[in-house]
Amino acid sequence: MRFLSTRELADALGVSESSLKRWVDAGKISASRTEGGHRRIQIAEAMRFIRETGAPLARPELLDLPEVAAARARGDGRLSSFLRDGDSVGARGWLMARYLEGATIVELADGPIREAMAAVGERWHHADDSGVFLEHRATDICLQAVAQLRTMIPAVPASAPVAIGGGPSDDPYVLPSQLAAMVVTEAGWRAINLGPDTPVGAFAHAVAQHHPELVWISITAPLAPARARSMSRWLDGLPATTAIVIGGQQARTLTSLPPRAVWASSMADLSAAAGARITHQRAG
Ligand code: B12
Repeated sequence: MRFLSTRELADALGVSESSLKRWVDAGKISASRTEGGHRRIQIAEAMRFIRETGAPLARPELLDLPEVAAARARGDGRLSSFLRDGDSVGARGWLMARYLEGATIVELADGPIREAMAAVGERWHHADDSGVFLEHRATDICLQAVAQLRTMIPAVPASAPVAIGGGPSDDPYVLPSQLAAMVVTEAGWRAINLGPDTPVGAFAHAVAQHHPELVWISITAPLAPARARSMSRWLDGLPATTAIVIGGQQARTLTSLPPRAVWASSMADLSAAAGARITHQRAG
């Protein structure tokens, strides 16, 4: 885990070190102390402060975010243009800048990421290998950006409930389940993402080992009827206390669901379901 000194964070924010120390001492930024008594701040805590207060980041490169500076220098591009041009640094900087301005993972997933990937998908209408190339490259660029965002989400306590999810066999789509994992992490769960192309038996092993209280399934490729039946049978056998959320472009090809399972169309829905469940547990 990376820590910042008060000097480093003060320089990144463009404020004096004495102001920063005052904010720490007033409890606006939490910090621990080194053996020598110096205040040190977790990078995720610095991000929280920047996002919640709207503090401008004068020198992002000091927080290992040079791509944010580069994206700013380039002006306000669109995520879809960065994906089309294969500009990984630009895409990372663009997304990170929005996150630092206060956008949530949910908002980024349901908004610009979904839209930009849909724009890339329009290339399929031209139905040649350049479309496939662009889709693979855009997916990889988004994954890199999303992996970086993942390191910014505050760590959840070891006592947090577990959520497990993934995509079914023959579904190659990586991004949706990865984003779902981050959304449930943002909602306070310990997420285990089994990723795309996961056989029902592998889901069953994961559940037996980790006893999740929430299972998400992300379906982008249409599920063949036999696969849908075996997935439904397995979901039916899950403990009655396990919440089940099914989403993705082809979620409705899973035609039969246990009564407590829900079909959801967006990451906002998943976040609401995950958040409600955690509140319920705390109350109970
Ligand atoms: C990248 C991509 C690929 C890549 C995947 C790479 C990878 N490893 O991930 C590759 C090249 C493999 C691919 C292949 C194909 N693809 Co493709 N692909 C895409 C593309 C461009 C982006 C998908 C994506 O990642 N989107 C980003 C995610 C975040 O957005 P999303 O899926 O909309 O998810 C949102 C919601 O659905 C929801 N959600 C998602 N999961 C979950 C889960 C839960 C629990 C909840 C609550 C919500 C939720 O929240 C998300 C954010 O809002 C889409 C275009 C598009 N419109 O999506 C086409 C698209 C899906 N592909 C399409 C096609 C036709 C194909 C192929 C059949 C092409 C071919 N002829 O071979 C193959 C089939 C592959 C297969 N085995 O099934 C079509 C599908 C058309 C249709 N409806 O039938 C699309 C829509 C393109 C188009 N415009 O025509 N593809």
